[in-house]
Amino acid sequence: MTQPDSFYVTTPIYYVNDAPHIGHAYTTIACDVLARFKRLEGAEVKFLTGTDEHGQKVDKAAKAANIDPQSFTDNVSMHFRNLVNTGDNLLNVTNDDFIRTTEPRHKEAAQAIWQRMKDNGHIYLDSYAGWYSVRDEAYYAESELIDGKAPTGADVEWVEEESYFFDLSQWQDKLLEFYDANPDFVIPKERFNEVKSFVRGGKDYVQGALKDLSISRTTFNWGVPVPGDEKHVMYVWVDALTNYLTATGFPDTDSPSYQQFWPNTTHIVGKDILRFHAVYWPAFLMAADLPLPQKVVAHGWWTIEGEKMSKSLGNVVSPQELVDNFGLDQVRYFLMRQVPFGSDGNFSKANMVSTINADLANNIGNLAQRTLSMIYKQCEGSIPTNTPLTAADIKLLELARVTSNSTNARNRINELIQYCAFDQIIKDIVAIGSAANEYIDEQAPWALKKTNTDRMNVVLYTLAEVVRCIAIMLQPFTPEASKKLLDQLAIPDDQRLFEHLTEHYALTPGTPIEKPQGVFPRMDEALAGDIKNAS
Ligand code: ME8
Repeated sequence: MTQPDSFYVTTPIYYVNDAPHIGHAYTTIACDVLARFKRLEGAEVKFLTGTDEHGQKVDKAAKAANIDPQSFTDNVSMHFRNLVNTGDNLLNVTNDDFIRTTEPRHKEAAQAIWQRMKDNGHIYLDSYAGWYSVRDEAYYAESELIDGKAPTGADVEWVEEESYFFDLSQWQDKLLEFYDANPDFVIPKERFNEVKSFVRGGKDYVQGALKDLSISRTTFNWGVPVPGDEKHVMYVWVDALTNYLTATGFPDTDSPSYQQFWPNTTHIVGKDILRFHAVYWPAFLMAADLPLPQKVVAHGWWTIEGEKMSKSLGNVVSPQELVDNFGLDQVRYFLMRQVPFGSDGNFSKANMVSTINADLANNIGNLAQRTLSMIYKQCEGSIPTNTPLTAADIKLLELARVTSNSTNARNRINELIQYCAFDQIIKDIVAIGSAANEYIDEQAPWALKKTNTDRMNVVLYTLAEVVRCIAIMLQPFTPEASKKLLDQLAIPDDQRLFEHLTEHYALTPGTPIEKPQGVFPRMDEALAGDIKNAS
């Protein structure tokens, strides 16, 4: 037997200065979809999410709320925990762990990586004088400021203090060599080009383009103490990035989880924090003599009804509002379908309703409901016979297993998933649904009922088989509805993997099916509610 692949996928850990919103839900759902795909491929998966609880931004938020930072983070972290399966699981997420950077296991790991970098001669004490943005938790050079603000629009403040530095300037060539040797390290390619350009110092190579990085603070104490010099706390990004290692058992590099998963790591992040993950993080890891992740995938940014999401505009969309208004599977589906992963997206209620109705209600839901209810009523509630198949039946069955580029569906999905091309996978699945709806109209099983029941049986068998394939492929996106469809078809739990897609005639004639129930109701625009104004 071959060893199953191991796969480790992480969301960024979320700042606990404020409650979760649609952007956090998007990253979390994308990781969940990827984790579920890998499991369906037969891989052993570890999926991590959690909260980033230290640093000045969280400290300030706690002070503003007049609550000590530990109680403050306990409370806000719980809202993030409740999105996933270590809490209420609002988003139906299959994470294996939820890390909080205030946990002792993490403090130990953060201090261990610091010590390794220090022992290897990459950390030195000096003093920092420059600009800092608390909102971005990032340092900016004078030359980067635009009208006295950070390039992100965030306010900056002048900071002068004793600080430990990481010798980032020494890693320029090593990083560029690493990028050359790993052409898929950052996805999408355009973002990788931006990263390389930053490290090269612009378009052409500029020696010394990377500046050493201040990695400790003394003016507040909400952080992990620097080993051996406790008046300093670590710069929150050194602490935060290390969370990915902590959850594998680091600093115990002999732990089975570290051994199995750390070399097989994919980080999914928003484009705003790509530099931290694709430049600083690999440099820290090289400095600590630790292996680098395999891949960093950067996704785009969501606007709401065409506007930037912000508290002051009052248009922040919470995951709870989304789920309450549109349904959980529908939200998961829409977010993955709406934009190619990596591109920016716009959330609009009108788009959401039209996508749900076109793809899920009218196409796939309608196909499943028409097929299953006819089988239930006309075939004595069990899977009908499948012989003899005609050329039209075989063509449709092949399409359900073989998608547009003429490779087997399993291979095609595997290829697309390397690039997190979730929207493309969805489009392939929807195309199968459209073809099956055309087939049902052409074959008109409701007419065959009176003229040729043998042929009606074969047509319904063919359609049920297509519904089975669609339901298997949709599982990562719409896990609840897919489960209901596969349950209705009486597919055993252990026969819902991608390897079962390519099995011909997986449905056994004579198997009783459950009374069908619609899984994707049509949305009434008026009922969707104006989520922009929902309280
Ligand atoms: O950056 N659209 O945490 P964070 C899409 N703690 N995604 C969005 C978004 C939007 N409008 N707004 C936020 C941090 N996000 C650090 C990470 S990792 C070691 C430390 C997403 O809570 C985006 O993916 O500010 C961003 O990367 C993530 O939320 C976390 O944001």
